[in-house]
Amino acid sequence: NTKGIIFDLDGVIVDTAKFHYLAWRKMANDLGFDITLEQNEQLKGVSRVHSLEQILGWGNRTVSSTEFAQLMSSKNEDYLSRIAHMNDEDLLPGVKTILDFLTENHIPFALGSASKNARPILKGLKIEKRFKAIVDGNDVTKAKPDPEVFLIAAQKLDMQPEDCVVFEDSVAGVEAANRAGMTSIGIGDKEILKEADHNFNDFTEIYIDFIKQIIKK
Ligand code: G16
Ligand code: MG
Repeated sequence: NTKGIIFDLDGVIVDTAKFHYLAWRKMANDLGFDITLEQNEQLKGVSRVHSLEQILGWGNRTVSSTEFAQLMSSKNEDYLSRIAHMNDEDLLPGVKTILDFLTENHIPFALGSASKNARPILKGLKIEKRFKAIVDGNDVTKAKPDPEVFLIAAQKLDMQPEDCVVFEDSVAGVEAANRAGMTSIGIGDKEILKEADHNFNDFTEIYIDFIKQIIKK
């Protein structure tokens, strides 16, 4: 028996995180202010609505609900145009090796993403069918750091939360995994993801032996 694995999408499987940043930054610039890389860390893993609320707060802006909806949709269009040509070469380094290992060894894995664009992105990367379950921003009522997205993924994997391991690049996502009672693995800056149970800069640092160990029940 093995544990179940849950992958975050943006910033873990594929580097869409930088395109979210570019699109939000352009929107902020159009409104007359800027967002820093440090502020962007706080947006990772955060839903579209909460990201916009946060950004408008930083810029001291209040907008009508109509304008709010317009800003969300134009940011999303900009973001989608930036990722339009994504294909299987855009998997982050080391990800393919791990997905291949899990697939070959029949270890089930799921997606747990805040993004409403998750399915088309996985399709573009040609890995959609390899996930036993895909839980994304369309399936949840509470955004990360709430554990809901990961708890639904565990259910769909037929696993108890404590038997799940989550790969995350965001502070909000690591907190969500911890609150779900799962093992959290931070991918990225260890200083930022200090609440994670294990830390790696990226997947090329993770050896199959580590995966074998972590999935043992
Ligand atoms: C991702 C990103 C966030 C983004 C959110 C919503 O989550 O990290 O920056 O705001 O999804 O994305 P969308 O606007 O595509 O619905 P994750 O959980 O995959 O890292
Ligand atoms: Mg992420």
